[in-house]
Amino acid sequence: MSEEKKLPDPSGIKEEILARYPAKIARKRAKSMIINDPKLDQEIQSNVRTIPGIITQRGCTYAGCKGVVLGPTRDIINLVHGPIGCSFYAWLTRRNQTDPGTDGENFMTYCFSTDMQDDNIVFGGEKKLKEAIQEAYDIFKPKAIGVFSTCPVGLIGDDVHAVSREMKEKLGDCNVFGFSCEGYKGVSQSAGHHIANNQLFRHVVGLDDTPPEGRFNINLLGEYNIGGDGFEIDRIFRKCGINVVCTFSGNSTMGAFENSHTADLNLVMCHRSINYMAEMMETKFGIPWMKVNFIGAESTAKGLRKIGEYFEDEGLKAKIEEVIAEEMPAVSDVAERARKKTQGKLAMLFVGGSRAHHYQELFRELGMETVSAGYEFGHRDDYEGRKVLPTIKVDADSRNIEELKVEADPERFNPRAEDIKLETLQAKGLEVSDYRGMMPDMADNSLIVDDITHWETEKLIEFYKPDVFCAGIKEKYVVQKSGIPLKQLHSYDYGGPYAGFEGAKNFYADIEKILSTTIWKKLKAPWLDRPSTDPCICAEYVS
Ligand code: CFM
Repeated sequence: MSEEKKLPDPSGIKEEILARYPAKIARKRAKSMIINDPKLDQEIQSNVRTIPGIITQRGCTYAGCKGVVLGPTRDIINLVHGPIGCSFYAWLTRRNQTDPGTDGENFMTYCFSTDMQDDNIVFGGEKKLKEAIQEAYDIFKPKAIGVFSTCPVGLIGDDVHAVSREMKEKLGDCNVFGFSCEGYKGVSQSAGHHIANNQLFRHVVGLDDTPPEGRFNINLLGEYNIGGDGFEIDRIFRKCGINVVCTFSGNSTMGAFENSHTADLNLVMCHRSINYMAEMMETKFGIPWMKVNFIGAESTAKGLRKIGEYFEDEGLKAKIEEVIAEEMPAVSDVAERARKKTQGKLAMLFVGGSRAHHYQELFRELGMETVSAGYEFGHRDDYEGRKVLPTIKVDADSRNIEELKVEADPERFNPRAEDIKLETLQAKGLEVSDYRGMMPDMADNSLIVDDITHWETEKLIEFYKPDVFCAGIKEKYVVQKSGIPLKQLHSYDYGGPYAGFEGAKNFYADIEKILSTTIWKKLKAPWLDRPSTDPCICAEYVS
């Protein structure tokens, strides 16, 4: 964002939007719509219940636990205890890729469910769950089975943890553990992330003490290999001589989780979904964590340099510079060509809990401005930075999610970076155990909206007339019908990878293409020419 160019003042449109809500709703929504001033500490209301009746972008707690955090790991059987619809919904709907090449085990393409029926709801489903675990084990002999609770499981009181314990004992060589991740458990999928982190930490991390073979051993946390992002990041790490012990959880395995406490540094990509794991590993095993963003070529280079600084190794630093110098020219070529179309164009981003921030980097590299952005389910720390953590109010909904009590492991706690070293790194401007959030990086007068509603989306599109709107499949066609191209930032519209250097090139080229077509502007809704009371319109356009 160029300093001299100020964005339009959205206070008028904010008032107009709020004026249509009942007074109580308007008061609530006003706190989630902030006109940004990066110089100020502004509070944004987030991670609170969605207002019933508005059209939200959010998903459920089960989606965050089963689909997001555990879903991308190939050698665990993720068994859903619930009606078949919940399993079908989560079956291959997220583009997390995997490479089963070396070990061959990949259960990700299967859909495992207990297929609860009415009589299980009335008489209980534990027996059926035990049978399902046994059946899955007999057929596949997996290393691990995760059991995921759906809403009815919590309502009828089936104890997935007791069943899992019993079956783990019975099977002997299979790690069986459950998740109380009923869809309604939290206000969004964010609660599911936390539950998933807790159970992975409790049941898996630390089971294998084998020392890693690399010299610079890291874990990559919060990278789910959507569209092959993780493959590209791994390629860059390999080139630099950095050894990834474990990725949480893209293209990952149970063995990698079990061994992950042996790494010397945790890199956090998606802060929202995995910060719990970073904190717990730091407390128990002494592994420091740093926030990185491998979305955007410049921020990829920055992330790599942070690793070099952390390990304080001249050889590694030189290798990293060599890799950056090798990769960057091709990236700049594509960016330069794309900028002919993209320079000065406007973007709006409403996605998840981290990409609405991360992808602003790529747009910046294209010379584009982000006029408005928001998360579906981010918390205040994702917007305002972790400095606000002590001031976040714990409400009944967040209290509902277990906080693990974690202490230093008496034998295995190993402080990788002494306090003094962390201070040196911080003095160099490296964020250690910290995340500054999205708001400080956004322009003055940009509008930040948490859990944006459908009505707000439509009005803001009218106001900003962005050149591209980034969201997901639920928003895609509505936005495109209003004449604005929509780029999906969850699934990448079947494109990608967008991470790292290769990913940046792909993204530049895709946005260039999107901005090169005028097709969306040519669309005209039939009711704009004819009165909406005309009964023929429905008949014509439905048939
Ligand atoms: Fe993290 Fe994600 Fe995201 Fe997320 Fe997601 Fe996703 Fe996302 Mo969709 S873990 S918060 S729960 S970066 S599935 S890979 S794209 S909403 S912005």
